[in-house]
Amino acid sequence: MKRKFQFAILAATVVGFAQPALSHDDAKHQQHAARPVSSEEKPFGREGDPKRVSRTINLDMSDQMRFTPAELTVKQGETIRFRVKNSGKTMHEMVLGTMKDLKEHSDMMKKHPGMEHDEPYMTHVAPGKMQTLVWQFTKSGEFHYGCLIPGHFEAGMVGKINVKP
Ligand SMILES: [Cu+2]
Repeated sequence: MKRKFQFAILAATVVGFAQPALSHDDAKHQQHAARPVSSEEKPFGREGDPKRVSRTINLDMSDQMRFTPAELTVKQGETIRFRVKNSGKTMHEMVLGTMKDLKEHSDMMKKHPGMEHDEPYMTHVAPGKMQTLVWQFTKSGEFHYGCLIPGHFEAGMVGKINVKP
């Protein structure tokens, strides 16, 4: 717990909604979804409602430490369902954020490699598996997605998302 606590302090903006179950409008969401959709607004958007997906984007993660595609363009307001496949033989993850968020998070992962955490803007995918992540890009700008497993981000496992107004 201590590690998690330190992480929470150093990356408060990242884990600011660690308890979405307590947010004020969950009752409304629960009528529509099995799990409440977080209403927390991040600098790079918010968790998307799986029932209001604009389109699906397939992403592949490989042991060559690459995302394919490595660059995406979406329109502001779009809700994207990412189908994230791990075609490698080691664990990979996709974490959305600003470049600053990802760098800070990557540093934390290096200091605490065993740290476990889960947030709506990330998905961990076991070798040969596929996971989905639904995200709404409510703000325009340049954002990124990275694999923050120690060594992967540094090896170039990062992609760019251009959100057009
Ligand atoms: Cu990776």
